Amino acid sequence: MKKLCLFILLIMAFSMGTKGQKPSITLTFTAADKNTYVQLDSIRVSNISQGVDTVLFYPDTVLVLEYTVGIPGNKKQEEGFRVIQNGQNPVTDQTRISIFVPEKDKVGINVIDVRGRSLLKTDWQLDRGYHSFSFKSAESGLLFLTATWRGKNCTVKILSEGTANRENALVYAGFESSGLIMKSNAKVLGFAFNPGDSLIYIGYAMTPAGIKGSDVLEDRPQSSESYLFEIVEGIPCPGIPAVNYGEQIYTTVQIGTQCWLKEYLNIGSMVDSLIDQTDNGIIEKYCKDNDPDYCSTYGGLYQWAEVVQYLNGATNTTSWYPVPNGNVQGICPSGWHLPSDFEWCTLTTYLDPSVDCNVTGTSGTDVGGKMKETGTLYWDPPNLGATNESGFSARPSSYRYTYGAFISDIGLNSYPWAATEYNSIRAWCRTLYYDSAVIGRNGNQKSGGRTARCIKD
Ligand SMILES: [Ca+2]
Repeated sequence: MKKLCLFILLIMAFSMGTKGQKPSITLTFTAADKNTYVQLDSIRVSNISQGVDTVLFYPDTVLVLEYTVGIPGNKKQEEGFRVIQNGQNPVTDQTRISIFVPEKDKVGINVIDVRGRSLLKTDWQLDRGYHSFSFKSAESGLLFLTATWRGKNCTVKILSEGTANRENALVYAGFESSGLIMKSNAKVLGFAFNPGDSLIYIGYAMTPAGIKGSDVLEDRPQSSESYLFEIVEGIPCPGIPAVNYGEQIYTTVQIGTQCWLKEYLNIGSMVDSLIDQTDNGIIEKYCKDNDPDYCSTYGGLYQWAEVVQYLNGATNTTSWYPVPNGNVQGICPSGWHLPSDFEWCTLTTYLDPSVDCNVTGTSGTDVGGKMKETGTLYWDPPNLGATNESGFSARPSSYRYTYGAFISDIGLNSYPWAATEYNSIRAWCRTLYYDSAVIGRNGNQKSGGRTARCIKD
């Protein structure tokens, strides 16, 4: 049977080679939410280089991009049990394996190296259809992955470059119950493409909790690729799925009439927390414990005057003059600005009408829960009430005290600035809490270090 499988692969390769006078690449999409497979509703593929885009609707999750003139090839679906490696060899980190199961039964998967040493052995009970797996290898060299169904074996060769993976792992990544993977042809969709074009993919899916979610990926594919969307609550702003700022990609989220960045800013050069940030034309940030890794995960921390970039003479001890009457861009990207106290009010009352924007201190009932990233990977338990229904996806963010130390437990709260002064030494700030679903609104000391989130002009 091993020979037969190889034979089928050879036939497939041969038929692609002869029919395919037109080179093509195939983009395959699946989605997961915290390692649980979720069904994609649709996928928007935008070609930034050519200014075109197209949408695939489930169960159509594969896009074939031909880049010379030709008629769409008709893909013959084999009926037999088989295994396909979706990625290309050599494999640097992980590769995608698809297994077609003709009828529901147990499938054994065994990975061996060239010496016949077994590296991984698992069993899966699989329904009829295509099943996708992500294989991560800790070994370098030639590996053989064999799947067995009802005594039939199919093997693919994986040439692994060996990676930082500490162990071999096979992770289940998706299922197509129809047993037929629908493919859209770019020519049919009128989608212009050349290899290396800059593509942005937005995957839309409902989370297991029933909240509209999405993920944004970008790539410049030169060859066939498989992509896994990691679905997070929230829908990107129409036409602005992501922003590239300071060589970092920020995704966006539309909440009511407002378009927000979906992450706290991590822009600027890290400075030691014992030093005040200054009006020096350089964006400076603090990272908890002076460790840049914290900034990558949680965002940078900024004194208020730095966050508004000393606009109209503002400092941490004196008021700006005059008070700006438009948007304050501060450290935000061009076309974006720091939310005013009023804009925070618009957001929080939209999510929870019980929020009182005139209150100093806490108000609302579930607004904070709707704004917080779920789970306790970043938040301390219980991360009370977190549904992230808005997609705002707030993480906790530490705090730099005015004298330069940090709150030791980063998982407690989140303190994003507003661009609105409270008085000469204080500015408005919101607080999200690990142990509450309400929101805080306080005039906090400008010289403390807090996070920043940007909103679209
Ligand atoms: Ca500065």
